[in-house]
Amino acid sequence: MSHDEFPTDRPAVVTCGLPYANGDLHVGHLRTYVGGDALSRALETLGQKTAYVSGSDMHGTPVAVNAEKEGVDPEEFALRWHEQYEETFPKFGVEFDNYGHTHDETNTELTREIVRTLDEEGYVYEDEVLVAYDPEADQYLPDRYVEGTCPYCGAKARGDECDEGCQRHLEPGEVEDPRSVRTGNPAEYRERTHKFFRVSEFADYLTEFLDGLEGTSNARNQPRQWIEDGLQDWCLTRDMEWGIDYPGAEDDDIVLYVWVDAPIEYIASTKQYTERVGTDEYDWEAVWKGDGEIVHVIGRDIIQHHTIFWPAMLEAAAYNAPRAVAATGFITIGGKGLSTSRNRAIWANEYLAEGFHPDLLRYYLTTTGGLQQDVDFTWEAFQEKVNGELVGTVGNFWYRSLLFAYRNYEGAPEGEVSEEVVERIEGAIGEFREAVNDYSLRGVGQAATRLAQFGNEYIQRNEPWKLTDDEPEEAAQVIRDCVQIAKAVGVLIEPIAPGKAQALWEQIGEDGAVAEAHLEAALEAPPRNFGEPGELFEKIEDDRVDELEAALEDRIEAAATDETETESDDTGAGEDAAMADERDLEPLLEDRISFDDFQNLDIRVGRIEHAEGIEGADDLAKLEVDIGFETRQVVAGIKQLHDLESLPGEKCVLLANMEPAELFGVESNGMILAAGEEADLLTTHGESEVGEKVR
Ligand code: B3M
Ligand code: ZN
Repeated sequence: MSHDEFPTDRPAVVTCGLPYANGDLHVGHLRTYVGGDALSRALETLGQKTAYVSGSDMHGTPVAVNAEKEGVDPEEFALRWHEQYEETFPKFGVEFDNYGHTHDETNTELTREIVRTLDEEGYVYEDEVLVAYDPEADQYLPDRYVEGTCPYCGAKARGDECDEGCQRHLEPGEVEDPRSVRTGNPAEYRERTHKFFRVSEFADYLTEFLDGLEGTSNARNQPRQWIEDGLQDWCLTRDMEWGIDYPGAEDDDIVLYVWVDAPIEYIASTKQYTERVGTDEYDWEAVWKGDGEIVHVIGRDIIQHHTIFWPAMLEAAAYNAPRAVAATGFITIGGKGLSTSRNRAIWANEYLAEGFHPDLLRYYLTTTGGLQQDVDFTWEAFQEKVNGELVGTVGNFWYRSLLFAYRNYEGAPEGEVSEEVVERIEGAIGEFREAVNDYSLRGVGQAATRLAQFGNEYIQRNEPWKLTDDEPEEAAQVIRDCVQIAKAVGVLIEPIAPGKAQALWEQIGEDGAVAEAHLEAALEAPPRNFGEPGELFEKIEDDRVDELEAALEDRIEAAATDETETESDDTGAGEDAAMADERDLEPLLEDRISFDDFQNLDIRVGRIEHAEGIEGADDLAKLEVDIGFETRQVVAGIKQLHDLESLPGEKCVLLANMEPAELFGVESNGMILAAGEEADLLTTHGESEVGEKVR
């Protein structure tokens, strides 16, 4: 099924993965919440009726474990964080139409109702399952109370997720060599009775659902593999006290798994919004039970929950299916994995305390890479982006054109905008519309900055300052055009930089909120008069950046020497602790190889002729690579990281004298070179021919 382009005449909801209410917010969280906010604002700019909702995730072991460490009641603990999040988001311009939490009445009731429906419809059954148990503490160990080894990839894993390896969801009993997080002792597996949801019955439904799903390619492609491998039913309950009781089993000491009630908060939060504004303004049922447009923005570590469990649950309970799942990449800090326990993070409150405007970070986070790419944060890169694009391009154009307009005409000269400029603005509007429909925030930002760039060129080319005396009409025309461009840039950049766009709006004498302006406003005349404008962006100086980088280094070092903190923590926004070690250069510096050693490597330029997934292997793909004198079959662990269909024709770099090996019964005769966690494929950038040696 294909969807109508945005804007449609149905209401939309944009949701953001719920942050666990268990710790301070940092730049990793902000990427997702700012991303969802910008997307929802951009949809509104298109004229799409949209609500933006989320809430705090209060239940589950991520909250219980941390509350236990502090010795506080999980409810009190989670509420405290919830309140902090509610206060912090607006400071970044992240304005939810509703921000609830999973423990409130709306969500509790709705969760119980949906689970009751699943049960009544025959989608739930009871079964015996092995549950980790700590004999010393005499306690069951659900999810994060247990750690061990992932049975799929061998990485260190938590009870319910392979967070440092293949990112799979793990069912109770799956993690190997379980250890209790409470006592550090080996855990036992004991048999318990739990409730299961028949996800396996939804394989066909989900395959069809994925065919029509929009969003990022990782969210659309990865789940196919999980379905092909065979879906397991999903354990719905846990041996815990903290959580929502299973309806009808209130007396048993089990509660619903946190991942049952968490996504239901998307619906509950939308419902609360309707309760506040009235059905005429926004009807949650039209969205969730009708045919509205549901768009989920999430971190890429929770794709499985949003493309398998959640749509199956929605289908089983007769709710509407999501239209899009947009999964953001992770944030790294100076090339290393963000780690809250190592204090390698940029904290939300720290950023604000530095006095930087939130829009600068919003712009950095949304436009530095594509939505699904990892984004590296360094203060230096931040400075470069701010000084280059916001100060140098957007701010510079706004200020020089408005100041000129103010000084010579006390505002925008009367008259029509010239044809060339109308066309250019229309082009930018088109780019914006296309970007939103592609869920590309970078594209949204670029539509605005490129238009500002054009504005700079336009004013430079026409030199109105030389025309004012002799060709006053021409001068007025140029400035009339420039004020229109300035206004259009404001409309287009609002989703990304709402505070600055509003300031611009006021500078050009517009009333009301630019956030309420639709795309057409970009071509509507601004008011005739306005006052003296000020500069909206300020350059970040080099010594400021040096200080910030040094302070960050010190902080990371201090945390590294504090050996007491060893836990791998959760952020709800994806952190790659493992990556940090992988990128350390020190060990490499000692053991050097000789030039002869290097000469022993026969590395060739190749061209991928064919790529297909290997059945039964999660990550592996079989490639045919042309290396000039022959075509090699190689196996590479890139299946989930690349859109295989788009690879044929791509140049690559192949280690050709690698010993042949057999993987999943498929012979691999060479090794394709790729960088990092995302298996970024190495290639060449010049004219080198296929078969050429790399030296
Ligand atoms: N609370 C955080 C995470 O795993 C989790 C998201 C729930 S979204 C319904 O990223
Ligand atoms: Zn794994």
